[in-house]
Amino acid sequence: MGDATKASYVRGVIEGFYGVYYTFAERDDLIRYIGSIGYNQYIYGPKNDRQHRMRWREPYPEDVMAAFSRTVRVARESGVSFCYSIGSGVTMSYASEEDFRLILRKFKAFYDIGVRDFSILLDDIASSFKHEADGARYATFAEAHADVCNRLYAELQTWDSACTLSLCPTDYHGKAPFSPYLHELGEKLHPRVDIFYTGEEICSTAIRRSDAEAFALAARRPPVIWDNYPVNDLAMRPELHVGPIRGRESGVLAATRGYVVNAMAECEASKLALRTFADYFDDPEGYDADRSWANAIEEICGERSAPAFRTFAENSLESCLREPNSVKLRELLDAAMLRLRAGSSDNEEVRALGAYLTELDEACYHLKNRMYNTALRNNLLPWIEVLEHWLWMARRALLVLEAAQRGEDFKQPLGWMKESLGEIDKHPKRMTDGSLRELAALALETAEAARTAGKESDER
Ligand code: GDL
Repeated sequence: MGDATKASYVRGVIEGFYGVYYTFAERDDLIRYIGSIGYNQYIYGPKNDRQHRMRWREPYPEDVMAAFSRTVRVARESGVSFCYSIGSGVTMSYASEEDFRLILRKFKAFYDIGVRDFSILLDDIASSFKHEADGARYATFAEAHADVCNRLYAELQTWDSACTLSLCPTDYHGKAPFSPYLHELGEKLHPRVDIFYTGEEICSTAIRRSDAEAFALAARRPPVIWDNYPVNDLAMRPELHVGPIRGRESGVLAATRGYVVNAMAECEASKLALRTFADYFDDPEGYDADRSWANAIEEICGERSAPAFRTFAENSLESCLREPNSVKLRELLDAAMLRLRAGSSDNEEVRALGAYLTELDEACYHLKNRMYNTALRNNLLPWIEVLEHWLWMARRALLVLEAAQRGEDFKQPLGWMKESLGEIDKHPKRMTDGSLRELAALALETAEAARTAGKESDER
């Protein structure tokens, strides 16, 4: 990619998730961070900001605008353009002049504090008109969207020709031939208005150059990729996405106008994936996810805490990227299970599993109590907690198996093991690939067999 292309290519982060969104302090820090690693845009669009979406017609309170003004300054100082987006599709009437003016009023408030990049997010809405007037004025949804955007863009251009507008269409994922909506939108929308595309899926396992090219053909312009990794909202809330980006072909950048990454509600923990995206943007051909991840961990957690974080994170890889999770744990468990099922609990394989459980325990302790990056520590806490339940459950299962084998009483560890299982089942977060349940099942089975055998000998 030449320098000229690079200068206008959007490398962004979007705060575009559902749920609790960032505080201004978190956002300012994140903007400084992404500016320092080569990103050039921050798109503000948290779904649960009421003045952004559900109550988009309302202006922000004065003190909130003052805070935005400080954030816009932080962004400028960091070499990042702050883009304000509005999620007006939830209730707006496309035919209403008043609604059109209200969007402009919202944009103008941001224009006045220095914002020049704007976006309208029409994702996650019903794809039919809600207001009678819309059906009367427009033949299709696409026509309405194109018309509103074209008029917005024209107005923004009268304010300052540097103003940009981008759009998240209602159909923002999929594959060729794409919907009639997208084709019509592509035909009618001003060619300078960029369109977001999340790939074949909403949360895409892979994004290929051919996906972007097919989208470009339908939408009559190369898309801006909206990557839904590492975001972890809605049904993904149990997962913590701290692994590196994978599965994005190197040719995607050349076939797109920009690339924005939807972050997690866990602001500091999002930096891990964002750091690896920055390496991918810098050198898509040479991008090595494992190397990039190792560097990201050292940089964000600090050298001292990197090993503990890595041990933790290797058990937190469940995501749309479909990277295998808990590989080391699985291997150790498989080897130990062979021996345990054969009735032996005192052997090298079982000891190796025990040692790994200790490693997990030490890692959790370190991350909670010794890591300097306390913002990260606070983000990780719920996942550390559930990982601790897993490792204690496994330790207790091993105690049950050892005791049963020696013919000793195992009531106490069995009770504790069941308690841990209960904690795991009711916990809102998920860690590991869940394979340690096999160990619990074997402990329960063994305990049951021992009890039955005991009963039978009592009866005799
Ligand atoms: C979506 C939403 C986004 C959400 C993401 C992941 C787009 C364009 N919209 O569909 O706000 O965070 O899925 O759940 O991706």
